[in-house]
Amino acid sequence: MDISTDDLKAPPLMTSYFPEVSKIEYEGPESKNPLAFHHYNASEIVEGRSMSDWLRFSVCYWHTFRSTGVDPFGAPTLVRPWDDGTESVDNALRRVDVAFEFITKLGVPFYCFHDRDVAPEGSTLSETNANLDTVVERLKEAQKETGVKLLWGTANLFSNPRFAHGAATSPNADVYAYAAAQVKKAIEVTHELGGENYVFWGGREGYMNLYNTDMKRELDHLARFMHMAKDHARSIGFNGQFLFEPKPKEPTKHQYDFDAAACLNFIRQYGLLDFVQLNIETNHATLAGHTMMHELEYASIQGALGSIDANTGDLLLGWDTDQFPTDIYVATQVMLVILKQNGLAPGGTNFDAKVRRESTEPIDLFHAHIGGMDTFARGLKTAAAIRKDNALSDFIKERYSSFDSGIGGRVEQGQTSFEELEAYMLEKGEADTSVSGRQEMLENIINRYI
Ligand code: XUL
Ligand code: CO
Repeated sequence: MDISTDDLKAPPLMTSYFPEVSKIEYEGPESKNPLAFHHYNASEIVEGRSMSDWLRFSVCYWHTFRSTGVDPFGAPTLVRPWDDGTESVDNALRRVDVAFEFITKLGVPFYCFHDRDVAPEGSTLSETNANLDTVVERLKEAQKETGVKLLWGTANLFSNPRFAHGAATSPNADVYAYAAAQVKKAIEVTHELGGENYVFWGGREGYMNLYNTDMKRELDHLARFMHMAKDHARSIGFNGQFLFEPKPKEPTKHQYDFDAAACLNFIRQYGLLDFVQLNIETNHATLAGHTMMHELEYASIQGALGSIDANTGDLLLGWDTDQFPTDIYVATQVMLVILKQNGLAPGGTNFDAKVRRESTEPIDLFHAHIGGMDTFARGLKTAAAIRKDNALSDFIKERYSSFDSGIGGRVEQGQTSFEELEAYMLEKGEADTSVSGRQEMLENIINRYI
């Protein structure tokens, strides 16, 4: 049968891509319906704010609408009936309809994308930009029709072979210029779509071997790149937040954005702290040898926690498996930090997660997101209950109370010196260290709330 190109143009192949699914509703913990929320109740008020305002969920375009199930050992497995297998603009336009049907049925307020997730590359940069413009028009219409908003945009500076040696840290100035042009455009379309944030994830910003690498020049170039991105953003009226996303390894051996501490050091060193916050991802935290709670707390106490990528790794696998979050303990720990800093806005909770290669049917995308949203809703409710009873905070306050007054108070107020501390201890003779940290009791208390 001949297929004319007209047949491939939008309007879409089907009117509904998930005909068996209607809007996912909250049915409460007793419901046995797998296509319902059991804990996420968007309008329910927790600590004075609705669940949807606290959580600000986002669906990511790359995993949810572009994953194929391909892995290093095998071909694509995922069944996606709307995808005609081409890298055409028509296919990309149809995918927008799929995405917005999915996101609205799920009732998620935001989405995120990389430029290359939504539109295919052409044979030149201008052709690529034109493809992007065409799809962005459609995204804009879909946002208007549905009320779904863009949490953040970003640029894919890692898939194309030109970025094999990095993008903003490439040793090649042409590649650097290409990356700059790409980010310029990505910021412009993020602005056009009303995006609230723009993300820098390092991609291949790192190195494999110092024998061929000038680390100092690469870091200087990366910082210059981020300053130029901000200057351009502000010049076109984009006042959104910039987010830097730590990740310790994959794809390079040494990523410059290793963890929250390394990112914050970089941001401070190069005068970027005024406009860059961190986007912390669970699986990246664990790859760095940290818990998610550690990374969040570290960023938050420095006023630098901007947004999160919610997912999980696998305890038995050492790579970035990007699974959907199901661990209620971790979600509780995450929400304890987020509640303490009074929310993430203008950031949010983006599911940077993909269904397993064996979860082949479109409906699995719903099960995955419902599970992630319910997990975070439970984390939110549990964290709020812990906070209401001051179950941890009273203990912590008491534990540090020797700094509230006396010699400790003088330390905190900068009123003392080594001489005075020595005189104090010489007189006292020994420190009182008998007080327990009560870790096991506190773990039991947390279990009571879970
Ligand atoms: C890669 C990753 C990215 C960023 C956006 O591990 O997390 O998808 O979130 O570039
Ligand atoms: Co991420």
